Formats: sequence, C-alpha cells, structure tokens
Amino acid sequence: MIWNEAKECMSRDEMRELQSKRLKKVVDRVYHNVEYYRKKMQAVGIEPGDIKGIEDLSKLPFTTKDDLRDTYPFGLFAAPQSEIVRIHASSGTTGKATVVGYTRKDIEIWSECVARAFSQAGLNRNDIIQVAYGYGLFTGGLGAHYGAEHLGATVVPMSTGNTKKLTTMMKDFGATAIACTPSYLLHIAETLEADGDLDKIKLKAAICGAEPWTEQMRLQIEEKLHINAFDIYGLSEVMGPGVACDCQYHKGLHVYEDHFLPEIVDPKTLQPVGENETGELVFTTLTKEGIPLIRYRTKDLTSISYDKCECGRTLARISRFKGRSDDMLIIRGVNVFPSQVEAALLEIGEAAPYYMLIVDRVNNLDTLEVQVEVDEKFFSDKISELENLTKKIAHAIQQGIGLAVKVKLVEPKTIERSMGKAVRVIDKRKLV
Ligand code: DLL
Repeated sequence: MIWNEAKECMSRDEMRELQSKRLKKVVDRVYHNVEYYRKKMQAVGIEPGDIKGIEDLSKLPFTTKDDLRDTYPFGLFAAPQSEIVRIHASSGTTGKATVVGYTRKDIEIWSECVARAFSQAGLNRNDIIQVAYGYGLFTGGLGAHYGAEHLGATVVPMSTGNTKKLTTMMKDFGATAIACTPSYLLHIAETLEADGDLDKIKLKAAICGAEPWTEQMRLQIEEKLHINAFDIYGLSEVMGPGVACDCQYHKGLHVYEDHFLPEIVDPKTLQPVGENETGELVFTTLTKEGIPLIRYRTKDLTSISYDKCECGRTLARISRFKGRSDDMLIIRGVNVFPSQVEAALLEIGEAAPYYMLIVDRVNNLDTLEVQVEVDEKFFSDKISELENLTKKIAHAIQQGIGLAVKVKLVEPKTIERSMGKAVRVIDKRKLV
C-alpha cells in the first residue's frame, strides 16, 4: 500500500514545484522569526525575496550542530513557546545537548511520515507493533509510537530495559512488528533463541534504525527471525525517525522529500556531488514550524538517486549509510568505517555479529584490534581451530579495509549487548 500516493508518486517536476513553494515559505519564516538566521542570511547578503525556488538553495548558508549549541536551548525556535507542544533533545557524546521543539502541526506531520515508513514495511491497522526504542528525550520511542498510532496499528510501548518482558509479550500478544535499533533486535533474537521461543512468535517485520548497520546484518536478522527487516532513518534535529525508510525492494531509503529537501555535498568543499556519488547528506526542512533548519549538515555519508523505484514511489532514494563522517577512524592514514569491519565479519559464517574495535597508539604507531565473538555453534576448545579462525577473520577484515589488524576471538556472549545505539569503538588515542 502506498500511504500517501499523491505525495509519494508525484512527477519530479511536481515535486520541485511543491518544494520550491515550501522553501520560499520556510526561508521567510526563519528570516522573520529567528534572529540568528536573519543575521546569518544578512551576513551573506541574502533576503527571502532572493530565494525564488529550489534552484536558489545554494545561496543559503549551511546550519551545523554548533549553530544549535550556540543558540542553546531555544534560540533557533521559530514559533513562540505557547505553540510548542513537545521538546526532544539529543545529548551526543560531546558538548551541550541539542534541543528541538515541535508544534502540534509538526507532530502531525512527523506521525504521518513514520506511518508512511511503517506502511512501506507492509504494516497497517491490523498489526501489533512493539516499540522498543527508548522513550524520553530521544526521538525514537515517541516518534515510532505516534507513527504507529497514526497508522491505526495497535502499539505496545515497550521502550528499552526489560528484554525478557519484551519477548514474553511478543509471544503472548502475537506482536507482528517491532521497532528498535538493529543491535537491540539482535539481542532480542538471541534471547528468543536461548529460551527456545523463536518459533513461538508471529513477528513479520522489524523497522530498525538510529545507528549504522550493514546489508549483511539486515539479512542475518531476516534469516534468524524469519521476518522482513527495514531500514528507517532520521535525526532529531531534522525531526526524528521517519525522514526516510526503505521499501520491500530494499534498494535505498525513500526520503519524504515533500517535507525534507535533501542535498549531497562534498564534506570538504561543500559543493554538490553528482547523483549516486557519496557525500554528506544535507537537509532543509520544508514544513517544520517549531525549529525549521536550513541546509543542515547531518555528517551522514550516503548517495542519492532520483530513479523511480520498483514499488512505484518517485521519491528520491538515499543509499544505506556508510557511517558518519565523525565515525570515520583514521588508522595509520587509512580511513576505516566500523561498518566495513562489520560487513567483512558477517561474510564469515563463524563470526557472530558482535564485535568491538579497539584503536590505540603504541610507539607512535596506530593499532587496531578487533574483538570478535565466535558463533556458539563454532566455538571450540581446540586451540588450532581457533587459531585458524582468527587468521581467516583477520584476512577477511584486511581485505575489507586494506589494513592489517589484530583479531582477538572472545567467547560467545561476552561483548556487552546494547538496547539503544551500540557503541562499537573504543579509541584509546582520544583518551591520552
Ligand atoms: O537516531 C532518530 C531515529 C530513531 C532514527 C529511531 C531511526 C530510528 P538521533 O539520536 O538524533 O536521532 O541520531 C541521529 O543517528 O544522524 C545517523 O548518524 C544515525 N542514524 C539514524 N538512523 C540511521 C540509519 C535518531 N537507519 C543519527 N542508518 C543520524 C544509519 C542512522 N544511521
């Protein structure tokens, strides 16, 4: 089912026209309601009247996380507090929290976008959806919750924290779908398996996001749980989950372009890159009232395609994320994304999808140790077998990232399980 055919299947010309109309409106809104933006635009000599349509987008200055921090907490809000009905915030790992506010209309649009995503995953009012993203300031829980309700599905607001209760209710309620991070879903699958419950569930789909995951991981989840797993993307600054999601063809994530205008730029030169070329994703929100953002640099690396999808949608598609530019490790001069290590690992049947990257500097030389859990089925007491496996994994990772690594096999279930965004890198170089 196409949730909103009028918006998801329009021609490129119609989309450009709609985006242009909305862009002019949002530029006008921030210029008149947000002093910070007015000053930023004046600094480059731009007035709202100069923006005639999306062809003028590049005249506008970029927005970064620092702009949100500099104006903490409400400096970029474009609506009076009396119209703000909800606040979310992301703490990040460094610096001040970034705070976002939503008007009633923003919440309605957000709910519709998440409902579109769920609908792309084949869900409807007959489904029972367990929401196992964290509820609270993080946008995952409440975002998915409102979207599932908007769809008319039955929502079970699990949040994170009690996996046993979650799996019991999954069985007892006959949940047909789950929304959580992919790393948490792995842990849920592991719990079901350990309890001999894998064939007692009715799950048919999972809508996973909030962290990078590889296609190999998606396929592994599908195989283990006998479900369809979908990739949902979003970020709190732009809205939360539901900015983009893939469909049953899994050939990229459809961006809800009628609300979020995407650009891909070279992160160094900030110039646009071509279709299907990798760069940093930048969004201009087209309909947000609470905190509209102009050319927000997400730091997420992806590429974009405007070809019509087999599902019938004409919405632009972004490719699965390679990672964030700030997740990229530079080890002995080589650029390494944790997702490359994950992809290499999962090509090998014996490795479980639990791993940690430990980066250090010894005698001025960067080192990378990859700790990998061995799949229980393959764990052995024979030293020679484990040595061979270590070599095999080290070789596969080296092929994948172009760098020699030290592999340390660890026993099944020793790497800490995550319920939210998984932490997979310890960079000791940053600690000194
Ligand atoms: O993670 C919103 C969200 C919740 C998305 C639930 C999907 C599901 P933030 O906490 O602000 O918001 O983190 C946003 O997470 O810039 C990406 O780096 C990363 N991210 C989100 N979804 C994906 C995904 C939520 N599907 C940051 N694949 C983003 C890869 C993702 N990375």
